[in-house]
Amino acid sequence: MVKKYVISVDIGTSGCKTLIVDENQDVIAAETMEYPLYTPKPGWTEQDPADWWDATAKTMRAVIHKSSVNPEHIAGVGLSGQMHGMVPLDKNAGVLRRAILWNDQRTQKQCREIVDIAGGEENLLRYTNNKMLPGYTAGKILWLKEEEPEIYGKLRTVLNPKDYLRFKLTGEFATEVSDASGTGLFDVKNRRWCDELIALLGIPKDIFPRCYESADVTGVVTKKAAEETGLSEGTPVVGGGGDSVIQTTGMGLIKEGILGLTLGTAGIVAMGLGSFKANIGGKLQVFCNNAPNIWHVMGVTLTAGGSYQWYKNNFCEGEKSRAAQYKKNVYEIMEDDAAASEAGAKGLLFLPYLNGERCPYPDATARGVFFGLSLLHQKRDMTRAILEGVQFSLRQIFQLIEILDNKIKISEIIVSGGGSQSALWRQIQSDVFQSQVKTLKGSAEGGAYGAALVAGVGCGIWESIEDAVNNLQVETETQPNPGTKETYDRMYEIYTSLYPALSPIYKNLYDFMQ
Ligand code: XUL
Repeated sequence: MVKKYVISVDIGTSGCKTLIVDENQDVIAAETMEYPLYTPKPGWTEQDPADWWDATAKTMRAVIHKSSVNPEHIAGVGLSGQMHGMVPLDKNAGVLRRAILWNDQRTQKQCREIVDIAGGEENLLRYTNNKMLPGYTAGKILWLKEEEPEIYGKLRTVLNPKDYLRFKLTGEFATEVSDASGTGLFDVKNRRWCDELIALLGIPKDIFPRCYESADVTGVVTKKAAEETGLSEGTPVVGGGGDSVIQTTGMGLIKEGILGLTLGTAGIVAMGLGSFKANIGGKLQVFCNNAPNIWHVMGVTLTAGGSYQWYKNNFCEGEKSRAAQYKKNVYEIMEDDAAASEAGAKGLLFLPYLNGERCPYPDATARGVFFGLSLLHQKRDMTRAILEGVQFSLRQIFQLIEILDNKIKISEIIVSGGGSQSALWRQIQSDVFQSQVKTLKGSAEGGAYGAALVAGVGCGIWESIEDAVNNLQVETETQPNPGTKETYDRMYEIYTSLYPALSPIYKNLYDFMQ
């Protein structure tokens, strides 16, 4: 029997990752390539879609070469990508300007206009089940209309980043429900474009691509794309997903009760929902999941691993020299120190709002804090307080998920991302949540791995997404230490009382710094 493979691409903000995965769900070749990020003004972020395509074609060639897989045996292509970005195309499908990205902040004014036109926050939630975050695609389209009217006049199609790759691969304009959910113009409840809101905003409906379910085949690789990528002409290209959704599919998060914690620069708390749930107050993001009839809820704390990295970069010269001396990684040295402190860091707390916050508090003015410092504290306690503070932020997001439906109980916690590589951080996660935590094989590869699984479903290797994630293999298991429960519960309570007290003071500082 001929072996079957899938190839998948994740088009991220710092670079692109491409994988070949076999029918046992093993990654048999991986390749990454970076590309530039442009910041023409403070708070603006842009990338050139031509760089994405170049990196995709080159890394596809590289993994095919490395793995020696015959391209004829690649059953399908999976796509994952940074969400919310806007790629504007003209009538000949030419790129009109650089893409505006998910973390661009230029659209505050347009977001306010959208909320007004929708008839207020509550009404907007009725249309899309989500708040209008400045990163979402909708504000970018209105910004283009107001600020670059000549370009807007030529606009015929708007695509999200991964869907531009689909166009280059297949010649088709298409998207799927998870990425479309992050445009701010999608009726997440009914899994279709929100025609009413699009019309109210005066945006022509036909600039949006046809929307599929994530595992549907949306087209096949053209002759030209085959020449550029090394793929076989006619290989099916499956819908795929927005990165923060599809990476959770790679963690098996398609059922209520399985909680996912991802510790990258940002920290993401996510869960699959068995039915649509109203996002009351709009503090969370509720999107369509990659599995049909399943929804995805998540909350993003912006500076999770990012806080720890900032601390390492600015305050850990001694640890860096010790790491060089003992031929260890600097994080290992920092963790040995943090382990020598104790649960609760001797009464020291850290608020990880170094770059403002999105969830649990949507507040651009919030800032980081060490609270409770005394003469007793040593540096190791500060290191540990950062690890614990990030976990408290994740626990607060989980509490918001619980409020969506009080029947939700955690049965399992799956952790992924760079932070899940640390045994100490996994132990702190397990202790703060007082639950067993697991890491899974493959999920460290992020969105690209989820995209490979979804592609495998679309081209018939696995029957369904449920079937694909049933086979995910556990890599590590960490048990909670019940002896830490009281300390962490008490410290968490104090932690949650800090932001409400500081919120007006944050505003003062922010205004002063403007
Ligand atoms: C999700 C989000 C990010 C981007 C970039 O809402 O803003 O995860 O998808 O990776």
